[in-house]
Amino acid sequence: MPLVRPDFSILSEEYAAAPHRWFAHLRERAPVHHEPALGSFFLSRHEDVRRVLTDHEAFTTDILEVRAEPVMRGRVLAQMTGAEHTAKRRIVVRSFTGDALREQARTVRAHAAELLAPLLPRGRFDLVGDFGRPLAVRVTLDVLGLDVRDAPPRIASWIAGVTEFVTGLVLGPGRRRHCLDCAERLEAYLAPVIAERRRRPGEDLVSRLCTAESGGIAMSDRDVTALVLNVLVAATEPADKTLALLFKHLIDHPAQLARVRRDPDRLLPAAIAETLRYTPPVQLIPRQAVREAVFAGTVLPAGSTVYCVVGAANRDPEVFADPDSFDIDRADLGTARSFTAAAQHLAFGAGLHQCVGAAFARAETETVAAMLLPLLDGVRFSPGSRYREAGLYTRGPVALPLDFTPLRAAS
Ligand code: 2IO
Repeated sequence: MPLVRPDFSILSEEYAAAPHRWFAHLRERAPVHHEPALGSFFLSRHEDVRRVLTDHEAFTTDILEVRAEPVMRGRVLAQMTGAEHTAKRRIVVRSFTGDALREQARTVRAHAAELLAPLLPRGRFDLVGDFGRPLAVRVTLDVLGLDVRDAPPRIASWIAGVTEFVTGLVLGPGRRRHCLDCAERLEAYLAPVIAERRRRPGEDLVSRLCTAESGGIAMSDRDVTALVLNVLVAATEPADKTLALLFKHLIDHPAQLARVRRDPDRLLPAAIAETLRYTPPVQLIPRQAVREAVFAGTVLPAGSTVYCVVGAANRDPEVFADPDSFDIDRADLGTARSFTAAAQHLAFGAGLHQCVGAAFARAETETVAAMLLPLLDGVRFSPGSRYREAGLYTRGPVALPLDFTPLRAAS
């Protein structure tokens, strides 16, 4: 652990290079870390993060009004509470579980096979740029019922612009303008699609959102737009990161990789859950303190913006034994509950607003990884490539060039 540094900043280059090297420092020496340039506080202990996320009355999501609403073009689920939240959340949960989820897994498999076919004979590809990122965009569009082939060619860059707004901690006026511009283009693309689905609904998610009703509450056009934008961001940004981090950790731990390849049904879910604990792709979750609160003896002033440092909470030794090691067998994680409200790790948040896409994320990652493992014989990091991660809010490998035994005929 680096020495105590009174001038330590989450916005420093040192932190950006390797956040996990500062997690113990944050938990032990600065459990309520103040970041003057952001006017915000950072909480890093598991107990404190869980408290903030589960006490949604004292720590609200009002901050999303400025952090998300301008690019979401309306209020997202995470901003709602009470009866409205219950009704609309139920609609979304229904769209990502049961038969809908089984159908989505088939969609994932089809797109993955299509993207893999030209890559497998090469014996080398970048798991992020050549596969994970385009896959995440295609799958998300398809699940929403947006035509993958007819979608505007720049749609992926518009999604990236909207994502940059939500995940950028410091955004200059030029970038801000660019992000808002991307949001406007996405909204303009979606408006006629939504109108059409209202007239002729199908089985897709946009249609479901347009027609669904729960407890007498239905979705307005603005609700549908915001939710679709929300899904476009939330189902793409963390997806390629989770997949690449899973493979990075497994290749770093060959004995665990060998066991996962032998028994993927049982061990792949465990490896994915441990990846989410060890390196959560969403590293920060913002909240706003309604009133003054005390954490670890330090006062958090009323009205403060607080960021939960999920990565640090997930490595809290109070909750996880030997927290800095990647171990798919750890008893303190519990694979089955890792994708539910009872999860011990906080990668999906916790409480009222816990990720509605957790089951989908699991199915997507599991489906793709189960396909990849038997195909990538002798998989290793491409020689000469330097591993690099980027991001403070969301974080993952910039690229993951892999070498493997080329497949002659891709099935
Ligand atoms: C998109 C940040 C990638 C969410 C947000 C406005 C709401 C919410 C999250 C995650 C992941 C994204 N926040 N998903 O942190 O829907």
